[in-house]
Amino acid sequence: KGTMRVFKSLVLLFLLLVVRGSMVQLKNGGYEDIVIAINPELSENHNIIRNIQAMVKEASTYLFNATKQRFFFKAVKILIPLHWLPKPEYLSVKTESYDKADVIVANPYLKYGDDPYTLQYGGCGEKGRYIHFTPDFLLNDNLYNIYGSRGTKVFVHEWAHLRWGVFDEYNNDAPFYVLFLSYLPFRCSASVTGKYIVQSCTGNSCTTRECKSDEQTKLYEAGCKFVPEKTQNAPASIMYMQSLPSVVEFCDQSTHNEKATNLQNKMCNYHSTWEIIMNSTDFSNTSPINSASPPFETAFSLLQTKDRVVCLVLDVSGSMAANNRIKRLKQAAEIFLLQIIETGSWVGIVTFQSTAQIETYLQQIINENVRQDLTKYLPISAGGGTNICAGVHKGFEVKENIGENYSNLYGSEIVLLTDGEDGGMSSCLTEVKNSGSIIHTIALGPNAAPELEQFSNMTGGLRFYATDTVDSNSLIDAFSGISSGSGNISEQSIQLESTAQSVTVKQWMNGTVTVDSTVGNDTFFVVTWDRSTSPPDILLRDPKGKEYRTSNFTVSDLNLRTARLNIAGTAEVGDWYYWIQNKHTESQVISMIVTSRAASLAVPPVTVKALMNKDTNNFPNPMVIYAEVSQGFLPVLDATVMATVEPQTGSAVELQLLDDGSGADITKNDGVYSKYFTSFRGNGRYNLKVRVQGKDKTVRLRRRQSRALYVPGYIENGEIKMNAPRPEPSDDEIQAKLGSFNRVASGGSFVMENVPSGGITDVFPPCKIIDLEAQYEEDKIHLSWTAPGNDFDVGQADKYIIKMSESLLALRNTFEDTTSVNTSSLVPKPAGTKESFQFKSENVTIENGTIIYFAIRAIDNASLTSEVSNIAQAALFIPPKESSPDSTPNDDVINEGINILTIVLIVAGSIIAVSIAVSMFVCILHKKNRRGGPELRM
Ligand SMILES: [Ca+2]
Ligand SMILES: [Ca+2]
Repeated sequence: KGTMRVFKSLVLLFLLLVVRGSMVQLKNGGYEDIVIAINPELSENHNIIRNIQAMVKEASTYLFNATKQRFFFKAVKILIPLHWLPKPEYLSVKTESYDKADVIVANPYLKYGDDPYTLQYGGCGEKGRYIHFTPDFLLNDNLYNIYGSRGTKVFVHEWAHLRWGVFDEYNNDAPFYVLFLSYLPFRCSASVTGKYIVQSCTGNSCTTRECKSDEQTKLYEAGCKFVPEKTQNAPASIMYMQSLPSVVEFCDQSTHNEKATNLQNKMCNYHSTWEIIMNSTDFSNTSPINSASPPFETAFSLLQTKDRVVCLVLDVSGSMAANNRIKRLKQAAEIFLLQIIETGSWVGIVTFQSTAQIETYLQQIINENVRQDLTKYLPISAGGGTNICAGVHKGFEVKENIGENYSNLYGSEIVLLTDGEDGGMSSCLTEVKNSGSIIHTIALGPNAAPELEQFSNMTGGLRFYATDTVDSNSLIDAFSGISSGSGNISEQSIQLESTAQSVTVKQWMNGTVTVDSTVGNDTFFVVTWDRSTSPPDILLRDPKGKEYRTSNFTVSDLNLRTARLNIAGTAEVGDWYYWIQNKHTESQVISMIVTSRAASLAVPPVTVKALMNKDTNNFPNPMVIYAEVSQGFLPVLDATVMATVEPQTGSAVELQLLDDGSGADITKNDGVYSKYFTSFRGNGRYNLKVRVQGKDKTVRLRRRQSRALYVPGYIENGEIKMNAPRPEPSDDEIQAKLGSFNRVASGGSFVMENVPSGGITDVFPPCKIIDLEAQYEEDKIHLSWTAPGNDFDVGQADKYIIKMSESLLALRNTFEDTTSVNTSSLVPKPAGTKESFQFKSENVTIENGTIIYFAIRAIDNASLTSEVSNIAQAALFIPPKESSPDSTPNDDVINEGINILTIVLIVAGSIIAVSIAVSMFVCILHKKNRRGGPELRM
């Protein structure tokens, strides 16, 4: 018990230091261990390193002042690709990797794409995934005029997205809306001065002039842009126009404009960025530093990536004989050795029970023979106790044979698999922490040590959980998920299929696997079965009709339950059909696993990253499951994404992840598919697997959100100086045909705590509605939104409460006290369905300039209420009398309350006036975004 307590406190200490993926630490206001990784695709260029250093140094002082002497950048690690020439000052990487980096430097996928951005999945206050800078952004000083100084402006803007989960305070999609309503500045702060400019170009010659506005509507003409004065006094805000020299602050409560239609307001409940930063744990864990400048200059270390070194440390204790575990381990580890691990890597194998043994020292994978040889060392028998630390120690020794380059363990990886408990685990925790080695853990079966994942948490390793349910393929998926974190996507194995089912005697398992044009090299079709010692009947037909039969598959003498086919050359693109018949005398589980690698270096393959918002979750907080589907940095849209969550006990739960900008999915059409998960089956581990299917879908270019603002130009000494217009990709570049594809990815595991035993009463409210929109349709108000569910975004809510007010903050702060809209006729639809509701506003007197705000909450059948939705707004505007056309009626008509509206639709960039020239009401609606822009709806 004593050791357990020590263990737990050690674990707690380490946990505090570890942030999901990122290893950044905050000590006395200084951020340390920030990792900036250079993509291995980039050729050697030392200016990249130099400019990163200059950027962060500058940013440190700027951040320090912007956060009122609270935060600065203390220590940064720059990861240098393996192929750059070694230098004496380069140190070895330890547990850092490209995949876990906070900042990546990589080419944009399309030629126009130097906008720096931060990939954000989560809600307000949640950390982002990474910041992406292009080499051009870091090397081309001409971009200063567009984004502002890299260090003092852009890096801090992006850091705020990444670290504190704040959002942009500008909105490229609704500029005209805000231009029009002069009393409704979209800027934070509204004190930024400038002019509305329109630019027209013929060939290379451009002219600029101030915008004209329509006589009647007071709307600015199409193409109008806000161009700021270069010299001015506005100090805020970094999340709006970071490039302005005067900008040195985040917006705070006093400068924030909650009425602006931007993502910060929508996501952060109309609070300012500084309020969100003040709410962060970073803020509560620090205090201001009494100094005019950061107490330390930023220190940099340059770390160079090495060849991959992996040691399998495999449990062969007595319990591994149960549930066919040792045989399944053989099948799964063989897939890792023959198909997954990248050529050029070094691999060793260790087994452990009460003691540990080196089965083979490291061997470099230079050809197929080495792979085959390694499989001979996989264990086939089990017996004895469990001593995990003994296994880890031996794993550390296994690299002794490869000499000086590996004089330490830095950057090496251990794949640690165990199915048992071990009271002595804490004895090697500190050693593991200090080793510089990354430990990936695979917990097998229900009794694997509960503390196992601490090894991966401390070292930034992956964590998997495999059940004993054979037809979930979870052990195979775990081994398939351990690919290199180097960022070298073209070398990595990609899982196209992993499916299994119990097949009765003489029955068939049939299916289709699509090989798409982005993959096809080094393609393997693997069939496994769990009982007979001879293979089932296999027929596989490629898209051209070529057939492969059981005799074409290889079955190793050492593993009589796997048949493997390696397709020579590049596999045919299209649908591959298979038919497998169980010839055994009893039913058995048969599975099909297909892996492949990129078809060419030039085209990035479609990849899937499955992840969760937390590694460990406390009931009743919901989990959020994400799948990022992309080709290079391009989001892949319109795919069918199914997640399977398999608990320790009970049956697996399947759910569809959506990219529809509702519920858990904060951004529509960004290739990040999301869903809440609340179907908890008890405490303990849960395993996540995601299947993605595309059917003749297209991949579409979209700019990422959370990027630094592209300034159209400046006014300097009264003179308008425009920047080159933002390069816009052509339609061909926007729409890229991708064809059909299949992907499967393991999302690792998470642990649930405090789930009540026995039946669970409903504790989950409907999720917050984040896509409420309001429109006027003649004399009616039309609201639309996506239905939430009974439990977050699953099931069906019971009823809605809709409120309206002329005060946005009243809706946010005192929702219950605002004017109710009669919703007695409104019955919620199932989660994910589009809702539409029209009503006549009878309780509001419409006057010139009236803005009406709407918000909604959903209630489930257990009377649990969702949070207040985003706040939708509709503005009414009556043009001043002098600009009214003579023929139209005057004030009297308004006073009589004639309710026919002149409707002006603003379809980003163009103004369509639908004139019903009776009244002088103008109702401004902001409609669908233009193509290419992020779909933002306020
Ligand atoms: Ca999304
Ligand atoms: Ca509920």
